[in-house]
Amino acid sequence: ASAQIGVTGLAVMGRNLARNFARNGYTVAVHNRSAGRTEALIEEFGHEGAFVPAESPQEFVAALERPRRLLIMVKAGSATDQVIDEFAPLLEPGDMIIDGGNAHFADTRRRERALRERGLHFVGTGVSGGEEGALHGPSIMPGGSAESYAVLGPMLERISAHVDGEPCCTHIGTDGSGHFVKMVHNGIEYADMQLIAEAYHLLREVGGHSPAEIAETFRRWNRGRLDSYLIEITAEVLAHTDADTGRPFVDIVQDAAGQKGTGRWTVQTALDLGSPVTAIAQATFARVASSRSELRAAYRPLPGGTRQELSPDEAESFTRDVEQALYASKIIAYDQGWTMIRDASAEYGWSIDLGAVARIWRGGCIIRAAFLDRIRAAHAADPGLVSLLAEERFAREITDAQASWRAVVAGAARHGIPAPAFSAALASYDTLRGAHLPAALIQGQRDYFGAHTYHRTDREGSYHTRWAEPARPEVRTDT
Ligand code: NBP
Repeated sequence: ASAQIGVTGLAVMGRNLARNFARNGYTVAVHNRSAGRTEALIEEFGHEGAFVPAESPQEFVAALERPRRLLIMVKAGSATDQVIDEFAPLLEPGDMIIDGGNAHFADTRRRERALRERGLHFVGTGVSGGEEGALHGPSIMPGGSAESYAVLGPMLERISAHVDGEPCCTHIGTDGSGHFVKMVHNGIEYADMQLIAEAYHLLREVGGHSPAEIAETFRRWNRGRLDSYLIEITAEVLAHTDADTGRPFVDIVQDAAGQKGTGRWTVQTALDLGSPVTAIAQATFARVASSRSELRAAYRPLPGGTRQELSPDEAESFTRDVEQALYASKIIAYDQGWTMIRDASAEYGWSIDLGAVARIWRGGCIIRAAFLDRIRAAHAADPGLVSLLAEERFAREITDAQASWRAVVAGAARHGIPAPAFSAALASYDTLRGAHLPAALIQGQRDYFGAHTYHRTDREGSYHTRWAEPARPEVRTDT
């Protein structure tokens, strides 16, 4: 046994992670259900480092140093269970199974519990950054026992992306916490992408700019506070012209957005936790709605807003407003993601370090951005930070963005351009800021039809009004 780590599942992600370990000096046992992928890896990349190819699970396990570290990179779902069932009987107490696939955190909790009973460590690990990240340094979010992190953590930190000399990998917490945090990363990614897409749409339809001009605007923004991987690639996509037709690439692509499901999981889970992640939800629903061609066809003949051409000066000032609206909405979307992580951490007893989550997302992953260092710093300055908006600088930025943000959302409505994530972010801001919400009326409605009771603003206790009686007498229900 000579390998410090083994990777089974050698499609794009597993192959690149195996190469990343080998390039960092580790001896890597490699295995795949069908041997062809193992052979191809050795043939193409065998020269990059020390690989130990294994044909059978027995050979693979025998190649691993103890405690064994076995990384599974197969299709998420039942394939992961099959692979665990195949390998677990071959392992000994203290060995580790690491699942780097996109598992649902509830599956990870179930698998961790079952393997813990057999004396094995199960480390559900979020990996972000796609195939390039896997090869050159992803953001890694391992969940599991502290004991397993002590053995495995240094290796994962070494192959992860690094920012300012710090690894984009940290021990998130126990059982499903790593996959949970990866899921929320993807939810935030959905919101970020939707906000950027709405900014583009408004600049085009209201501002009257071409995709090439908007690409320039995004390039400029990428040199400011919006500096991020997503803004950078957005500029590239917008600047691209289709080789066949010479038209802007964005005009020849069907406007129906796909998804693999992690955004949907985020929203489903947020409802269970009571986390108001409205910008993430709107971003997810916007993708769903874009693909509902039959509904879109039914709505298409109906009237929209009033289009009005902007003068060059107005268009320039509108662009500045959109930047403000995008930045303010982004703060809200990220704050929603962090709220959800905080809620889950309390629910499941994970004790997640919220600043560390920002730190490990500064590099390697899809939402990597200068902005995340600000979130890291805000949590470092105040470990009990309840919301980003409780930090002075974020609060000031949101304050400064007010007029522009509201003008953009109102302008979008007037023009009939959908801005669901911008609108949801602003509505979330106004909801949480509001001294008086119409929730009081909803309590009245609930009490009227269902005797659900209410609390008074001026007295302790639960109350019910007997709405059916003409005098509508109030009774206290908790005594
Ligand atoms: P895929 O998700 O396409 O899975 C292909 C791999 O799973 C192959 O090695 C295949 O073996 C193996 N496999 C399957 Br399918 N069923 C199996 C079974 N019953 N038993 C054993 N092996 C089985 O690969 P990927 O795109 O590299 O992704 C791997 C994991 O990483 C997934 O969970 C994915 O969600 C996650 N992830 C992907 C990305 C990304 O950007 N692609 C990013 C982050 C995380 P075979 O060769 O014998 O068919």
